[in-house]
Amino acid sequence: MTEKDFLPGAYQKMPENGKVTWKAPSNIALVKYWGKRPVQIPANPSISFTLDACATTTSVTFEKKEKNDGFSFDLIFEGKQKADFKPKIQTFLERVEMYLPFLKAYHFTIETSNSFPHSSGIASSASGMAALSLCLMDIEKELNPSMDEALFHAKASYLARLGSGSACRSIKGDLVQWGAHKNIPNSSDLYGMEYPFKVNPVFKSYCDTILLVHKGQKKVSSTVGHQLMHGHPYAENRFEQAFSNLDKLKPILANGDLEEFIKLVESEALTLHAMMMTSMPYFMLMKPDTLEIINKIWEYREATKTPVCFTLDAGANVHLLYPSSDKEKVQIFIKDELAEHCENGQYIHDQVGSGAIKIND
Ligand code: 2P0
Repeated sequence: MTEKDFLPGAYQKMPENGKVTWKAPSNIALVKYWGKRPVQIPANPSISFTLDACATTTSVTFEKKEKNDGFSFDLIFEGKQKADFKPKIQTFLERVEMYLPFLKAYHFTIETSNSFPHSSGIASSASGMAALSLCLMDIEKELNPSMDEALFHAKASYLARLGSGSACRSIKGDLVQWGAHKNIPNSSDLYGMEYPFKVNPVFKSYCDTILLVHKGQKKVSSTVGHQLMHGHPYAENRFEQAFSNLDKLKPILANGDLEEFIKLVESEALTLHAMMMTSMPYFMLMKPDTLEIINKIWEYREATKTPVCFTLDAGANVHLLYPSSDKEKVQIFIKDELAEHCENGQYIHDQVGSGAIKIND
C-alpha cells in the first residue's frame, strides 16, 4: 500500500454523534528503531514483541459541530483534563487531517488511561497513539462501512506512526515488523505489519518482566535522540547492522534458537545505548541499577543455563525476556535478586500479546 491508498474517497454517511473505545498494547523492540527522516520515516527497519498487560485504553466521543472551523477536542487523562498533552495531539491531528477529512466536522472528547503506573518510564506514546489512531479509524469506518480489514489495520498503523514511530508497531500482534527491507515481502516504511515468516511457538508466549529502575522524567527525549543520529559518526554502520540483524533473526525466530536470539537481542539493546553515548551531545539513559541488573542476569544465565536475556528501551528500565516454560524460577530470581534494584521494588510481569482490541461499551 502507498500513501495514496490512505486518502479516503467521499464518505457514505456522517453520523451526528457516537463513541468508540480501543485498548492498544505497548511493544518492545528486538531490533531497534533509532534514527528517522521526515515525516516519521525510519532510518532502518525494526521488529517488536507486542505486549499484553501494558496498554492504553482510549475512548473518543464525537459530536457534529455547527461549523467546520479548526480542530476541537478535550483531553482527559485518567479522569482529569490534561492541558499539557494537548499540543502533541494537536500536531498529530494536523499531520493526519488529509487522511481523515472528517476531523474538523466534529468535537472530540478523548478519554485515555494506562494500565501501567503513571511516569513509570514505560513509553505511553506507542500504546497511546495506537489506541487513538484505532478510535479515529473506527469512526472513519462508520463513515465508510465498506472499508476492508486489511486497509483498516494498515491505515491505523500508518496514522499511529505519524503520532509516534514505535506506535505503528502497537496495532497487531504478536511480532510486528516496520520498515522496508528487501528480503521481507510487503514490508513498508509507512506502517507496521505482522511478521510474515515462521515463528517458533516458544516466542508466542514469551515473557517480558519490566524492571522499573527509574520512574522519573528522562533527561533526553526519544525525539531528540533520533535527531542526534543525523551526522552521527557511526550512523551508517548502525543502520546497516539493523538491516542485517533482521536477516539473521529469520532462522532464529523460525527455529527457536534461544542462544542466538539472546546474542542478537542484547547486542541490539547495547548498541542503541552506545549510539546515545557516542552522539554529540552525548548522553546516557542507563543508571547504575541498570548495569547491576544486567550483570546479575549474565551471572544467573551462566550459573543456571536458563535462557533469560535483557533488552532496553530509551530509558533506564530493563526488560527481562524469557520463555514461559521458565516463568516460575525466573520470577523467583526477579523477586529475590532484581527487585532490590527497582525503584520502590516495582516491576511488571508482562508477556507477548495479540494486538489491540475494540472495547464495546
Ligand atoms: C524502538 N524506541 O524501536 C526504539 C528503541 C526507543 C528505543 O522508538 O519520535 O517514541 O515518537 O517517532 O517512537 C522511541 O521513539 O519516537 C523508540 P518518535 P518513539 O522502540
